[in-house]
Amino acid sequence: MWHSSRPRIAHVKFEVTKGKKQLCEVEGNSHASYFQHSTKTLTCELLTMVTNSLWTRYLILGCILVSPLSAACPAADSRPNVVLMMVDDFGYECVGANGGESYPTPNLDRLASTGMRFEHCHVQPLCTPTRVQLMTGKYNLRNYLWFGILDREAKTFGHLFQDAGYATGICGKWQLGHEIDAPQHFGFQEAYLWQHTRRPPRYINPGLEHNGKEQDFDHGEYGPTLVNQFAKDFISKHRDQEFFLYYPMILTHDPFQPTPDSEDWDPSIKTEREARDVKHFGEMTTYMDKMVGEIDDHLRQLGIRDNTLLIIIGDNGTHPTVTSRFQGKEYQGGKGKTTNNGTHVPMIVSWPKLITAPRVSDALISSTDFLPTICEAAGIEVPQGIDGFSFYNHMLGNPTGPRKWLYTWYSRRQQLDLEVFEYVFDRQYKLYRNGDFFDLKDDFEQRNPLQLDALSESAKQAYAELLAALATFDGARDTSLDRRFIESRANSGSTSRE
Ligand SMILES: [Ca+2]
Repeated sequence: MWHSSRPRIAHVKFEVTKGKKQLCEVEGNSHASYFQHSTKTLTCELLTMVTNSLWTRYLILGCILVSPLSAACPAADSRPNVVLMMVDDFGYECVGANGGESYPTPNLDRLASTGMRFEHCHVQPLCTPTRVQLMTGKYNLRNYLWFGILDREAKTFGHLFQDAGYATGICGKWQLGHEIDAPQHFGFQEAYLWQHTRRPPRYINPGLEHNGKEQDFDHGEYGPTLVNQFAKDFISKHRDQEFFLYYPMILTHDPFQPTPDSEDWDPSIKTEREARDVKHFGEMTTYMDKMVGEIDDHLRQLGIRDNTLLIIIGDNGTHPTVTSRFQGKEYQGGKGKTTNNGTHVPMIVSWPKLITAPRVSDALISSTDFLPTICEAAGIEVPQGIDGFSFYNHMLGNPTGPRKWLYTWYSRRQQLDLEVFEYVFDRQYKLYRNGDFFDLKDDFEQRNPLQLDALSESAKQAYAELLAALATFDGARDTSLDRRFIESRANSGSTSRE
């Protein structure tokens, strides 16, 4: 039992030498609730309970504490592996565990029923904007340049994990710059990617790049299978050390073509124009689910599943040509739109060591929140200037999530178009920069802005809170980012496609 009065922060420093920790200093009567460390120096910030005389100084050896909060302080030798999988163009409505009724997703459903399923994860409406937010932990307002590009100056979670001594890998879809060294430049030691230096087919007889070196296939190989094999090989190779694998999957984006499990599978297909039919989306979803299941199984077979944090999300809503059955109704994909069917994605977290009982969360989660969360799980210090909020404590049992609202600055920039959608929202209300205010429960498609002079009391309160939140971003866009975009278009004159 704690007898606390005023909390204050004390600092404890550990020097890490060849993997061993040595206590250097302890100040105050302390109880660790939170800590951060890098490879060489580990600093614990201890929330100190200044108490009555019952409490004496704590001598803390390493980070092993016998306390109700000790789970939040992982020792350096038990840092988790992290596998972050992101499905391309895959909305919330496509997963059985969420109430999806159109496609079998047995592996996602199993991971959700044994781990943590989140009901309110929102990302950007389009590929590159979400990837930039996910990798940097910052809103697009801060650092988004244009479609298909990640600013070479950006610091990513790849850098952070690499600097902390993790083996880092990326596989799947890149779309963030054609430089041969781009994945390594952004902190990934090993890379197996599509849409890195060029843009060949992704599915049947694909073209991929292994660490920037082109590989072309023409014997009926299937891109997602090849990438999944790389993922499994990466995991096997690093099974005895900590690793971070970022796996932005190629599936389930169009072109909707047959998979090797489809009845009309055709290994002779050479282009992305052949055999396209939206009917294949369901088969692609189930194949993606199979790939997730193989990763889960592989971790288990290697004996490292328990302390591997496995996260699965989508990068934006489903393609608008796909209509699915969801919770008893028809639900059309909304990719590219700022309505919820464009931004609401599945989110499943599985970490058997620390998430021991299945849970369903109604926390608001942003694509900026994953960087600080996986860093906290790995004991990696989060840099200043990150917009995301860690949901680590929520994941481990704290009933409330870290956010009251979600913020979006979204601009496609696939052509010379500076149109920006900026808004703040919660589970029910959404306020745009232009003043449009919607009740999402009554107006899912956002067709009828509420009359501000006729709001209910609860709507009035929500409006005031969202307006105040939006005001915190007034004038925050660095105008040099837009200038760089305009200059790049003037020089290239080209457009970007997915
Ligand atoms: Ca996408």
